[in-house]
Amino acid sequence: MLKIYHAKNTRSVRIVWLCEELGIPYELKTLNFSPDDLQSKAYLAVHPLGKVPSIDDDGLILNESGAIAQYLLAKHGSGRLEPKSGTADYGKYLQWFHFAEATLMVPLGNIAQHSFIRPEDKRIPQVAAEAVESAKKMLGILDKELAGKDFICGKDFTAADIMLGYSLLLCKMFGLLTGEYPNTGAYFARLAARPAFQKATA
Ligand SMILES: N[C@@H](CCC(=O)N[C@@H](CS)C(=O)NCC(=O)O)C(=O)O
Repeated sequence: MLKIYHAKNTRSVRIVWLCEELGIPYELKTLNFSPDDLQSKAYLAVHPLGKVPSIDDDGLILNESGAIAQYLLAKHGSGRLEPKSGTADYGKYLQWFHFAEATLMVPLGNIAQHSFIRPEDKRIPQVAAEAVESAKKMLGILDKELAGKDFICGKDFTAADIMLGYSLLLCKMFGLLTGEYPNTGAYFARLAARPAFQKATA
């Protein structure tokens, strides 16, 4: 059975959420988000950088949340949670799917590193402050895109919403999801109400 290496409130939420939405059976391997677990010899054999998520699908080990999601959609999705491949809608879907990790997670990572992950003497307040500005700019763009829409691709929930939903969970935890972004706030509430999201974040 598919094994998902997971730690609470990390990017592995995306994979658990996707499996729940698609009804893919999985076994959860829950790790503590600490070097004791992530940098253990056993886990470094699964993910050489000691990060989550990883999956082990009958011996196929994959890291990178977006790649894992695309693999699982291709294997189990049967067209669910994605627009038809090759269409303009699919292009937009891919853009937002990857924006979530490749763009929005960059400032969020810097905020986390320079606000609470690094030891205090290694934090650079200027980096954290610039990252907040950068994340706000991105949220402004997302908010415009979401005007009049239920989900990022329109009326249908897709895997791009799962990728974005995790990034927005961090925005919420970091206090960035303010009233300045009403469409994004309502969108995140819609995502967070889904039973699959609740299971993945429990
Ligand atoms: N681009 C990777 C990033 C993976 C990543 O950085 N995961 C974080 C948790 S959200 C992690 O495990 N950090 C532990 C560390 O860097 O030591 C992905 O999307 O899977």
